[in-house]
Amino acid sequence: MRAIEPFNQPPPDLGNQYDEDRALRQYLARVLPPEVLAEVEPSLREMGELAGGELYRMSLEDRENEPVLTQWDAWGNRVDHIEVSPLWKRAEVLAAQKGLVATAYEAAHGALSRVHQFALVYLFGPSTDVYSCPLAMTDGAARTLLESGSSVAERAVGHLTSRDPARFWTSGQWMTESTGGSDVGRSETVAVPEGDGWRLWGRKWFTSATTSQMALTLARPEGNGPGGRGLALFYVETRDDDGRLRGIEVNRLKDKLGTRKVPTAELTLRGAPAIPLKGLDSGVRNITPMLNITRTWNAVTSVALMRRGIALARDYARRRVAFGAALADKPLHVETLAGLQAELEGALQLAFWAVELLGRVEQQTASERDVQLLRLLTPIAKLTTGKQAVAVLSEVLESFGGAGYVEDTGLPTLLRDAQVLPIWEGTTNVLSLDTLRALSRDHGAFVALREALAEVTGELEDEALARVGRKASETVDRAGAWLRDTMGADPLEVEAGARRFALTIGRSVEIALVARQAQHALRQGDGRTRLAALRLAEARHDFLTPVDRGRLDRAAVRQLAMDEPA
Ligand code: MFK
Repeated sequence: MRAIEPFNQPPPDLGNQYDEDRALRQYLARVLPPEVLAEVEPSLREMGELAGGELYRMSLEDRENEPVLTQWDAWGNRVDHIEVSPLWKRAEVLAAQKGLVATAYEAAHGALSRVHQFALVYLFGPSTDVYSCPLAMTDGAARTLLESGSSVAERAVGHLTSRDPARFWTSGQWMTESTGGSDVGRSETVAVPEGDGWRLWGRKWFTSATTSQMALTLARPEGNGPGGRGLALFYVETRDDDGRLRGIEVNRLKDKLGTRKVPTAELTLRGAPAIPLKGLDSGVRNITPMLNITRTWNAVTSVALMRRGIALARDYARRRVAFGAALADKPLHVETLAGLQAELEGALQLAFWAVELLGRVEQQTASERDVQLLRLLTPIAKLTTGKQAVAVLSEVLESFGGAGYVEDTGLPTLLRDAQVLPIWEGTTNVLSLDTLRALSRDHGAFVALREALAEVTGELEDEALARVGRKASETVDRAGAWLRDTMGADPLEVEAGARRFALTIGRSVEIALVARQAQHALRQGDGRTRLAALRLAEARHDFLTPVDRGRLDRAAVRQLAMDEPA
């Protein structure tokens, strides 16, 4: 018998996810003053090490573990215990210790602490099996509680923003009912006064991360009218001192396409004690601070997942040999990766612009224009980056050939998890309509956007960058003119065009922002971001055709694809 030694392909691997991320580091170097960057960088480097090392390895080992619901104990008691995966347990401790929520509320660097926090989130998220979900809701709950002015905030916010794992709480956000995931105003849960308090009765159909210690939810106080105005915002503590659920039953966990580590459940509320947070009506309006924070997390998570996929694809391209050379030396393969990197850079700039604005608004250092821009850009950033994440992760899987389609490589999870990003926290269409809502309530928001873009593109000295910057501004102007003209003529046509409108703005803003970042990078002698800006422009608006780009500079394309310096 002849010994057969088959070829085994070395798998992709990750290094320090902060040190290796040129786009993130260049962005931070632009927006953070040097002394702030020096202070926060050790925490980012440490998180980058965890994300590329221990947590990544754990996530591969943990691949088949999923949350388990035990409804009854041996003696017939209803317990509804949910056991989460080992990585989720580790993630909870780390999230508290590393201040994944706390950093924003301690605000050691004022408004820029939001940038610091979301840079940590971006590094932590892709290695922790969507533990970002409960953290996003926790952050959203802390903000909503603080804005509510309720005395409950004093009790809960200390837990939500704690760095002590023993004190740290996460929060749920129970909105969805079977009557409507998007049309929340149709919710059927009722709130009934009892003694000094309130009890909730109803069924919540899609409650993410059901292991949280508290939740914010909506219910209709008995006698209230229909719609979102008739709902009220309630605070619920899920368990009593003995760990028993308080008037809550977990019917089952959802069997989902992705986010399979997230214990998403169907709940019945059977008289769950609850405290109204901000009056007894206008619940939809009162929960929107939470929605806007979780939508920002969604945008950053989209970018982070794209980055993870590209990091793995890039490492693989160096290791995988086909047709006589490493994939990293194959012109068409690197051309494809370069296109993905350009998408990532656009999404990163857009999501983090929303983060910067959020920080300024929260710390009350925002101009009126910042406030307008934040309201407009939050849905746009969420919807634009969510769509990009699915497209990019699909291409990432393809770049591994058949290996990308095989479960125990861990790669298919990336695409499955990405698919939730355009869905939860408002689908692309719902957020497109929210973009119109923001503009219809505040006509100045569009002017604010145009002014901000003029400032961004005013920084562009490089001729090609200036050209794409101008095109981006012109495209935004054209979209504005379409909205103005169509609004008067046919509101239904405006509704039908909402997605095209919102994506046009999102994509154009990305191009302008990457062009600005590229201008900064050029000053440091780095041309990679410039090529990313030109590629985005070429891919999206026929701003440039491949012919305009001139002869393909293959060395430059490879630098962008493999993120290598010139
Ligand atoms: C890792 C990533 C993190 C993600 C983790 C998340 C975990 C997943 C958990 C979930 O998925 S929870 C479910 C998420 N569900 C949604 O996001 C609901 C999607 N649907 C919408 O957003 C609808 O647009 C909405 C429910 C808001 C429509 O309801 P209505 O009652 O028809 O809204 P209406 O009447 O237009 O607005 C009510 C008020 O809220 C208005 O103010 P006024 O009362 O003063 O007139 C609006 O201006 C205001 N409003 C609505 N959206 C707003 C907002 N204000 C600020 N920002 C917004 N986004």
